[in-house]
Amino acid sequence: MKNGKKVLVVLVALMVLFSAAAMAAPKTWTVGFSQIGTESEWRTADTQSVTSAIGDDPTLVLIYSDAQQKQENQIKAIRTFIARKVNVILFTALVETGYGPVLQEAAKAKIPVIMIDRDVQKADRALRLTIMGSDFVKEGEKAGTWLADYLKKQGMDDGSKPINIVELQGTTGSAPAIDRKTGFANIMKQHANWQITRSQTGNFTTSEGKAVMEAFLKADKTIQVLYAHNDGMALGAIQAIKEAGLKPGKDIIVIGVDSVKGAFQAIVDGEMNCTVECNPLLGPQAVQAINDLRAGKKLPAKIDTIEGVFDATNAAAALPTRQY
Ligand code: GYE
Repeated sequence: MKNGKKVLVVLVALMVLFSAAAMAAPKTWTVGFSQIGTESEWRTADTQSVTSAIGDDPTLVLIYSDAQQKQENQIKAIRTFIARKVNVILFTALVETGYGPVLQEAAKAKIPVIMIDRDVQKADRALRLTIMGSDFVKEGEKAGTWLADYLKKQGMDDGSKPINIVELQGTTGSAPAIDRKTGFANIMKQHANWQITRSQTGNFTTSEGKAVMEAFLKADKTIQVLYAHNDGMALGAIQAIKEAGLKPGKDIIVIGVDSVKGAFQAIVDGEMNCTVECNPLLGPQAVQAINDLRAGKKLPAKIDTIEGVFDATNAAAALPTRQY
């Protein structure tokens, strides 16, 4: 065979091989994921879990967008996902309201939207397929129930004197801030002497948690309990309490939500009293849901995560195996 002919034969053979490989290759699905930002350790663990679970699935292609705590960035990202004709959208809503129109656009383009972690307001929920994540009302209730038990065990609350509680709220208008407040308030209804004396947002960040707690402590010498909507703010507040010359965990009872490693350490060190677990490791469940959807299965309306409560009785034992 002449050299030219040989090259041609090899080329044709390669083409046949490549097209066979292309036919055998699994069909890929493109996933657009609109994340809200990097405000907390929880968020970092969540992003890592979701992006690596998608990355580990060779049939999924991820388009990731970090909104940096701006709603308009999320709306833009979702519009880009629609324009790029992704197969499915994963969406964590920064706040509950304001996403109706863009969700309608996704519905019109027949792109299913799976909420992950933070949901949108009730009125817009028909526009998304499902929500996977935690029950934030229950988390608030767990925090309140833990406090009631603790005060009782310590002999600190016979119902006759006020219990002064300050609250560090999460991002205003976000599902976890609204629901964790509601859940705690549900338990407060059973304790007429409990009162929230101050309540302000710390935007789920350690630095703002610290700054707001500093202001609370300057203005108020009667604080007995801090209820923070996440551990990051609680850990910031612990710094503020120490700097004010008080003992966190003793002079002021400190309760957080998330159960990040830093909170476990603070409990072991006696500076924090309780953390309600909120599991950020949603990646495997997200990939499962996407693949179920692709296989034509019907997804449940809500996909729950399993969680606990940690305090001085069980934090030390659990700390070595914590993943976040
Ligand atoms: O508790 C907080 C975070 O949406 C459940 O957001 C999440 C919350 C989490 O930044 O730390």
